[in-house]
Amino acid sequence: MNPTGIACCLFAVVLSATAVSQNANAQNRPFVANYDEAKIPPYALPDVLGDVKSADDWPAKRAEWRDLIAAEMFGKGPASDAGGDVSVRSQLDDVAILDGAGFLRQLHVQIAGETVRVAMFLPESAKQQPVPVFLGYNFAGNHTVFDHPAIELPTSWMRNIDDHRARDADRGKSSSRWAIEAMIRAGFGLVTIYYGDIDPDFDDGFENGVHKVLGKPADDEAASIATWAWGLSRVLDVLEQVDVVDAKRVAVFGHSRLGKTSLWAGASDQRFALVISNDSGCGGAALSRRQIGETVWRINTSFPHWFCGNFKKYNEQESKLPFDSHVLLSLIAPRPLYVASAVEDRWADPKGEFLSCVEADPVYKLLGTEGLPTTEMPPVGESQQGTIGYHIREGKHDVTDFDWQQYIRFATRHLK
Ligand code: GTR
Repeated sequence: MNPTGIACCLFAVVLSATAVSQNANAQNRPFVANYDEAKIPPYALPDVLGDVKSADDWPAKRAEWRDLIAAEMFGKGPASDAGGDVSVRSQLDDVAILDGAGFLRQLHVQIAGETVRVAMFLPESAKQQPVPVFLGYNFAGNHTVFDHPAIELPTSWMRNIDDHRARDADRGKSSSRWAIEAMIRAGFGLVTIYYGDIDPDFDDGFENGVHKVLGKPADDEAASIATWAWGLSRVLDVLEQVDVVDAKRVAVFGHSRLGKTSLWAGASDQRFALVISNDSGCGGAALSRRQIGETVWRINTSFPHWFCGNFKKYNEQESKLPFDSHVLLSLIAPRPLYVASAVEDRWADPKGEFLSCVEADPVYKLLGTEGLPTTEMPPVGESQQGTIGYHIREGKHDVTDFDWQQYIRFATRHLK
C-alpha cells in the first residue's frame, strides 16, 4: 500500500475509534476496526446448498435456513396478523407534483395501534393502470424525501433532533437520496414511510412503537430490524388494496440499517418481487466472518436493539454462526436481488458485500436464473446485472443518483 493509502487507513481507524468512544453503549471497551485483508482470520463458509441436488429440494432447505436465521439473528415473527387488522384510516387529497408528471397520495394506516404515514409518489399513468413501485423506509420523515409543503411531518420520535420532534425546516433535506423524478419518468412510483412510525430507533427496552401492542420480544423473537421488516410487509398488505399500485411488482429498498431491513423483509416475505440493499454492511450483505470494519460484537454493542438476544452469542464468535450473509441473500432467490457498495464505505466491507453475492449465486443458478454475471468484483462505477446485480461506486456511505440509475435499470428489466 502506498503512503497515502496507509494514511487513509490510519485515519479510518482513528475515525472509527473516535466514533466508538462517542457511543455510550460501546464505551466499555475500545474497538479498532480491521481493514487489512491479510488479517482476516481463516474461515470456511457454511455450505448453503448442503445436500440439495435439485430446485425441488430447495424450498425445504430454504425454510430451514430461514427459521435458523430468524431464531439466531433477527428474531422470529411477528406473525403477519399480530397487532390485528391493518387498515387505511384516511386518505389525503392527491397533489400534483413535477409539473403534473406525477402525483402525491398520502395515507394514514393503522398498524398494531400506531398511525403510520404512508407517502406515495406516483406517475400520472397510475391513474389508468397500477404501476410497479419501490418501497422503502426513510430515516427522518416523509417530508425529508421531497420538498413539498403538502407532505405531512411524522409525530413519532425522531433521531438526531434535540427534542425528537420533526421540523418543518427539514423539508427536502434528504431529497438527494431519493431520485423521485427519475423513478416517475421511468414509470415507477415510490412508497415511503418513516421507520420510527413503526419502531423508534433507540434501545428503549421494546416499549415504544408497535411493541406497545406486540410486547417485549424473547431472545429468539423479533428485535427492531425484524420489526421494521414486518412493518414493510404490513404496508405491502395495504398496497394490495390500493388501486394505483401493482402489489405484485414491489421492489423493497433500504439503505444501511434499512438495507439490512430490506434484505430481511425480502427473505421473510416472498411477495416482495425484488430486493435492493444499499450499503447494508454488517448484519446485511457483508460476510460476518471477514470481520472487516464493523463486527458482530461492535454492532451488538452499539445497537443492542437491532438483532435478537440470541445474536449476542456470536460476539467475537463469528466462526460459530451456523450461516453467514450469503445464506441470507440466498433466501431471496430466485427473485431479483441488487446489492450495492461504496468505495469509501469501508466500515460496511464492500468486498464482503460482493462476496456474499458470489456465494449466493449457486442457489440462483440452481433455480434456473442467470444469477450474478461475474465472479470478479466489477470496476468502480460499473454495474453488473443478472438476476443478482452488484456495483461499487465512488464516494461515501450514502444513496446517490448513480445508485438509483442502476436500481431503475435493474427494476425495468425485471419488473416491466
Ligand atoms: C452505523 C452502523 C451501520 C449502519 C449505519 C446506518 O452506525 O454501524 O451498521 O447501519 O449506522 O444505518 O446508517
